[in-house]
Amino acid sequence: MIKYLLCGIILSVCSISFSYAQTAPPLPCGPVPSANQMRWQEMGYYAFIHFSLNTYTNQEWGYGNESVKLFNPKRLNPDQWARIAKKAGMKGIILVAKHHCGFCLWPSKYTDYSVKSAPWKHGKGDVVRELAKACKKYGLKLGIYLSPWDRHSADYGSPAYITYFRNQLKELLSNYGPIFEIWFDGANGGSGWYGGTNETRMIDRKTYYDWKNTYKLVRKLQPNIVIWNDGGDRADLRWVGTEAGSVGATNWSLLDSTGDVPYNMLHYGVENGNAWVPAEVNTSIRPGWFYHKSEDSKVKTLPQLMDIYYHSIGRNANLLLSFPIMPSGLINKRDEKAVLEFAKAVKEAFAVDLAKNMKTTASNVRGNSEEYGADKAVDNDQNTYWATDDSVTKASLTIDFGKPTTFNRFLVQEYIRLGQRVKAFTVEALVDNTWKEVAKATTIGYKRILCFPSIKATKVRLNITDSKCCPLISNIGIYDAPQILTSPSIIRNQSGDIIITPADKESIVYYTLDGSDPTPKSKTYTGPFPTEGKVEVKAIAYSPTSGKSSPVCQETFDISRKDWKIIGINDEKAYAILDGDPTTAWHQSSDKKLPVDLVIDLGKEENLCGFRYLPDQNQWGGGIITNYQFYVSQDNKKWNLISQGEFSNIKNNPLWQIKNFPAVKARYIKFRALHNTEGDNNIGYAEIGVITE
Ligand code: FUL
Repeated sequence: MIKYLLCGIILSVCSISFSYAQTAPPLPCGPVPSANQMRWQEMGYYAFIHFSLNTYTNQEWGYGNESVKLFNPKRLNPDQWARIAKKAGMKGIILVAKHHCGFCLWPSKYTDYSVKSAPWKHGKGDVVRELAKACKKYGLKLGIYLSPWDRHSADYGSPAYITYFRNQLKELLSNYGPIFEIWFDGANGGSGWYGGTNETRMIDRKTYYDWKNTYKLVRKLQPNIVIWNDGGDRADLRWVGTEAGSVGATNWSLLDSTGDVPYNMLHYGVENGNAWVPAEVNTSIRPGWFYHKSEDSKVKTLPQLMDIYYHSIGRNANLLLSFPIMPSGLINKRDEKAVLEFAKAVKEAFAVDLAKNMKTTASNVRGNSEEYGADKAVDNDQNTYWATDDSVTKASLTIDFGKPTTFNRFLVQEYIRLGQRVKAFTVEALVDNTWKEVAKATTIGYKRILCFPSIKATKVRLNITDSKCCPLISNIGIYDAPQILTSPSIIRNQSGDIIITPADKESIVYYTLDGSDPTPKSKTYTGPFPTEGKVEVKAIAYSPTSGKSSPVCQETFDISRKDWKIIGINDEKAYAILDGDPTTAWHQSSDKKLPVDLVIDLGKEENLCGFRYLPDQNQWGGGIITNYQFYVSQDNKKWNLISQGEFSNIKNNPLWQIKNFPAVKARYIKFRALHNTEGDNNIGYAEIGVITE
C-alpha cells in the first residue's frame, strides 16, 4: 500500500513538473524593450513640426545670423497643427523648439535669440506653450527637438555651450508638462555665425555633449521619456540612415549601441545587437523640412505616403511625419488634404480583418497548452500570443477562412516584450487545393505588413522558417486593401524627348502640356515625344479594369539641353548628368583634388537666373557636394562668380538643390565643387540644369 502511495506521489510530482516545464512562459530572447520604449512603439505615427527663421528666409539650415525681427507670423495657430494631427490619427507632435540656427521658439532665459526679441506678440509669445496647450486639448503627446548644434551661439564648441544646452533642456523638460520624446539631431558642427566670428567649428560628436550625463538629466526631469539620437550613445530610439521615408526590409530593433553606428546598421538594425534600439522613420510631407513655396506642387501624393507607411510602420518602425509651417504660422491646405487622405486610405486598407476569429491550427503549440494556442494570434488581443516549445524555431500556423476569400495584405506581429525573434518567414495561400507562396520576408518585430497582388484562397499559412528562439506571434491580420494607383514618372532627355513611365504595365497614361489636369479624355501617351524650350507636363496613370486614376504627376522643364557640351572631359558617360534621368550619375575622376570644376557650353547665350543640382541618388554613391561656387562666362575665358554657398542638409536629404541669382546673360557655366559630405575627392552629379528668365 505504502509502495503504491509513494509511486502515486512520485508520478503526480513528475506530471506536475512535466506540464509546468512545457507551459512555463518563454524566457526573454536577447534584449527587450523598456516600458518607455514599449509605450512609444504602440504610438505608431506622430507629427513633426518644422518652423523657425528658416521659414522666413527660404532656407533649410540657418547660418545663425538671421534677424529675429523676421519672426512675425500673422496667424500662428498650434491648435490647427494639433487638430490636423489628431484628425489624421496621429498620437503626438514633436516640435522643433530650436533648429541649427539657434533661434528658440520659447522665451529662454539664457539667450535673446528667441521669440522674446521677435515682433510676434510683442515678444510675449511662446510657441512651445501654445502647442503644449493644444496637444492637451486634443489628447496628443508632446515631444521636443532641441538641436545640439547651434550656429548662433558664441560658445558653441566650448564647455560653456554644454551648460547653455543643458539649461535649455531643463527649461523645456520642466515647464511644459510631460514630454514623450526628445530628439537630438545628428547634424553637428561646421561653419556658422557663432557670435559673429563666422568660422568653422568642429566638435567630437561622441564626447562633446557628454551624452551620458545629458541623458541622466533628461531622464531625471522626464522619467517616461524616450531619447532619440542617431545611433550610438545608448539612446532609446535610432535614426534609420535616411530621411526618404523607409527603413530596411530586414529591420532588427537591436543595435550594438556603442561607438559610431554606420548607416547600414541604422537602416537594418543588428541581428545580435546588445541593446534594444528600435527604428523611427522620419520624413517630411514635402521634399524639404522647412516651408518653401516652390514645393507647393511637391507635397507627397497618396501612393507615396502609402509607400512610406508600408516601409516604416509596415517594417517594424514608427513614423514621424513632418509638416513645414508656412510664414503665416499655419499648415498649408495641400499638406492637410494629403495627410487626411492618407489617414483615410490607411483606415480603409485595414478596415476589415479577414483573419479575425477564424479557425486556426499550428504545427506546434507550447506544451499543447490552450494558453499559447494558434487562436491567440487572431483573437485581437496584443497581450496573448501563439508560442511553440522552446526547441522549435521552424513552425507554421494555418488560418482557415472556410470559403474562398480575396486578400492582398498580410500583417503579423511578434510579442516583442520577450524580444525580437523571427529571422525568416513565408506566407502561402491555398488556391484550388494547392499551396502557393505569396510573399517571403525576413524580420517581423512589432509589426510587419506584406503587400502582394490580390489572391483568392481558402486558407493562409504563415511559415516561420528561421527564428532566434521559439517564435511568439501576438497577432495576424489579413486584409483586402483597395487599389491605389501610383503616378507615372516624367523625364526629359537631352534631345528634349519627354518619356513618361507608369509604375505598372496595365495602366494607361494620359498627359497634358497646357497646365490642365489630365483625365482619361486627355492625350494618350504612346511613347517618347519631342519638345522644345520650356514645358510643363502633367500625367496620370489610369486603370481600365478598376476605372481608377493615379494622382497627377507634374514636371516643369526649362530650356532644352540639346546643344549643351561638357567641356574638357573626354568621357561620354559624363552625359548622364544631362540625360534627365535621376537614377543615372557620373563622377569626376577621383585623382582630381578639390576644388573640382564642371564647365558646360550652353550652345548659345541664355538669360540665366539660377541653377539646379541633383546629387547622385544612389545611397552609397557618395560624391555629394556641400559647398559650391557658380560662375558664368560669355567666352569660356573671363568668368564671373554669381553664386556661392552651401547645400544644407544635402547628406541626409539628397534632393534637387535650387539656387537663384539676379538675371545674367551667359553662354558658359562653371559649377565648382569646394567640399563634399565625406571630405574626400569624390565629386558626383545625377543631373545639372539651369533656370532661365
Ligand atoms: C536633420 C536636420 O539637419 C534637418 O534640418 C531636419 O531638422 C531633420 C529632421 O534632421 O538632420
